[in-house]
Amino acid sequence: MHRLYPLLILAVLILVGCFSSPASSTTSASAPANLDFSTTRLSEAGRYRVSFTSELNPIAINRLHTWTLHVETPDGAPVENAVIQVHGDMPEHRHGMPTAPKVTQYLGDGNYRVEGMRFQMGGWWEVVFEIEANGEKDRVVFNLLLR
Ligand SMILES: [Cu+2]
Repeated sequence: MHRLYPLLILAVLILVGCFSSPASSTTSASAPANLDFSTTRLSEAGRYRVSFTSELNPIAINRLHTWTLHVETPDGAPVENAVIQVHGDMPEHRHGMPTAPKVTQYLGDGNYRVEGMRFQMGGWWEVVFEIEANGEKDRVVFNLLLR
């Protein structure tokens, strides 16, 4: 029994260190090293080439803002009138966004207005778009590193 005490104390110190360290809660150091932060990506099944622009650049924490999403086929034809769902998550913290962003308008030429974007903390975010057009569903994930 007494032999376990040093281990217990060590474990407690490690836990306390993790939770109290200011660095661990605010930096993105624990995000995977090889994340792709491109703003243009091919969807997971290869159906759509998708890109976004943010009206806030760089994206500031806690500011409500709008994105424009552009969806085209791999050979560059705009994808018209798709049904698109969006959500954002912090994989390291297992929480999402404080807002429920939505695609509110088709702007033509494969462009969609995405309203209600707001990120409440810095670090690694995944923003997921589920896209359905002409009966074909696919999803694309953008990585963000916010400060
Ligand atoms: Cu978080």
